Amino acid sequence: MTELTKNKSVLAWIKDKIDLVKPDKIVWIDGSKEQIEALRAEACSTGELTKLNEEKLPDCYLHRTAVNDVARVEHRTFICTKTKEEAGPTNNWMEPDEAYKMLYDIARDSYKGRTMYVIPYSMGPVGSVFSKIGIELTDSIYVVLNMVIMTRAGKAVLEALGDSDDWVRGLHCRCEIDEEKRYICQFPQDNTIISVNSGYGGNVLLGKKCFALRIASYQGKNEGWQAEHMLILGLENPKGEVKYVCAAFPSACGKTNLAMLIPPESYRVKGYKVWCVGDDIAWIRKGEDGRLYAINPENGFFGVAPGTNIKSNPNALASTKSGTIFTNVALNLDDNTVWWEGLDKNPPEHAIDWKGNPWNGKTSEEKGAHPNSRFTAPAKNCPCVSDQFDSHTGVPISAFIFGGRRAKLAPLVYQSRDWNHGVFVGSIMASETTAAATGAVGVVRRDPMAMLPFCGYDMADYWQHWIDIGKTLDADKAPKIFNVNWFRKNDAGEFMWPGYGENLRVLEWIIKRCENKVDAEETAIGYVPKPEDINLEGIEDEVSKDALKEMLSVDNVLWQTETEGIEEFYQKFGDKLPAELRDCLDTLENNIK
Ligand code: GTP
Ligand code: SPV
Ligand code: MN
Repeated sequence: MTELTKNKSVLAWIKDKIDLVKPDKIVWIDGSKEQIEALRAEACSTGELTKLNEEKLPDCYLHRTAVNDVARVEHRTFICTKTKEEAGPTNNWMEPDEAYKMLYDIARDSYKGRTMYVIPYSMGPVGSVFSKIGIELTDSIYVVLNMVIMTRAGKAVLEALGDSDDWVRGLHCRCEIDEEKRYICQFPQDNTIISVNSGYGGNVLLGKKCFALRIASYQGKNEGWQAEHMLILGLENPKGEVKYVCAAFPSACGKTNLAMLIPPESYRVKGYKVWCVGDDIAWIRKGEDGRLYAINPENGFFGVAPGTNIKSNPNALASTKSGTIFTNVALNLDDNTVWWEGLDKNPPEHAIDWKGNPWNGKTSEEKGAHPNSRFTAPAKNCPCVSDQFDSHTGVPISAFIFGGRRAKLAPLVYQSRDWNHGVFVGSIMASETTAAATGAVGVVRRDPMAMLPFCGYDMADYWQHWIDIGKTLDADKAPKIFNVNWFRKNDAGEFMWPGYGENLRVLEWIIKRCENKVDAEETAIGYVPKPEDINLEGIEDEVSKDALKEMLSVDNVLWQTETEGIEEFYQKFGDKLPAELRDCLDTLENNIK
């Protein structure tokens, strides 16, 4: 083994884990092309990866996970703080010593006959004040190759770390992929993550949800910054001015799609453009000028494949054309490419489905790709990647946008009255569940700030942290806070809003509100656009004026029921609930009477 660092805390921790899991061999990931090539070849030789058509999809690979291991497992995800109170009522909690013991018993000797890969990685550009370093140990080449796309990984990270012990420890053991022994445990007070018995995405790419949200949200609370489940995009107007917004939607609710949207034709010809800074996670800090700045800590996209097509998200599709790993999609045997539901109307007849069985897309009732199948694509592939992508200082944020899937209730867009009311709007978010996590799909559940599965401490303290950040911001510098809902349905059960690129029309209203350029209607829940202020030019056939009016309407009776749900949810937090949020709920209850 060639160690790539002399850092004592790193070497001691790794030694300890070697003694625990007993690998045959240890390989440090230096990030070089040669090493990546060799690992790809090795994974292909064992069947862990399938190499795809080199002409059509250069450097692209397919991987299938175990059938029981296709999404995040929220019920097996734990926050292991010293006390249960610190984890709060919305997290699963385990006492740290007990958790370590249980996990070490599972992990013990589990690398026997296998290789330990040591992945040094940086969340954020190496050396930026925003950035944080982690080391993940894994026995999966698939994890290594994904981490190399999703983070800045390799030797340079260890040089930046020097002899500091400020880094996040991550141990991943595939073990037997036994659902009953699958655990994803975060120890925020020890900067440690342990994940066992999974080989899938958010469970095992430890830089992503485990570190960049669960651990980082806790670090952010203690260090005065924020880690959020948010995309970051820049909207450029015809004058060439770019305004940045962050948006938090729950898993599989449209972040990647919004982050890369292509403006409708009528906007494109005028010169509007959208630049993608990030599609899933934002780390946010106050800059010297008193405004909030955001970076994307990731270096790639782990995006939902189904539904991605040349019309819905051409930029995401383009991002997957080289250097991409596809997980749990269908393999087209005719030309050794990939296919998923919603890619096009021409499913392959000779294919292998995500479970590894022969599949005929023309005749089969079964799905070719799993609903939560994913692509892991380098951000640099994205045609609309922002020139600020690698910025060490981040981009200034004009607006925060919350949103979710609500068939009824939430209007297309509304604005909060002020910062604290905006925190309230985020805290009362609810959304229909999706395939991104195991469990029932389509059930409305409360998902504050899209952080329910990702907050590394008590959600009430997290809300307080939002309120405290607001106190440090001058009113003219604080981002304005909005809520959107692309998923409103009519009585026939059809989406009322065309969505995707057309969402720019809503972003335009949001930016105008930030610039004080447009009026609004004050309602019980906040400011709603006047129907004439949402531009429908070019989609008049799809969205009638009446439909738009309905999408912008606030139904006080429905909101009455909603406040009861919020009351019930808030009760969980007892007297930890910030008084500011209690006041906002009282106001809402009065307003809708
Ligand atoms: P995670 O990666 O799980 O955090 O998901 P995400 O928030 O990035 O979601 P993504 O953009 O991948 O969208 C998930 C699914 O939502 C897509 O496959 C689309 O079917 C659907 N979707 C996205 N945007 C829209 C929209 O504007 N309208 C409608 N109706 N559906 C959308
Ligand atoms: C999500 O579920 O929010 C994702 C995918 O972005 S995962 O990496 O599995 O968390
Ligand atoms: Mn996500």
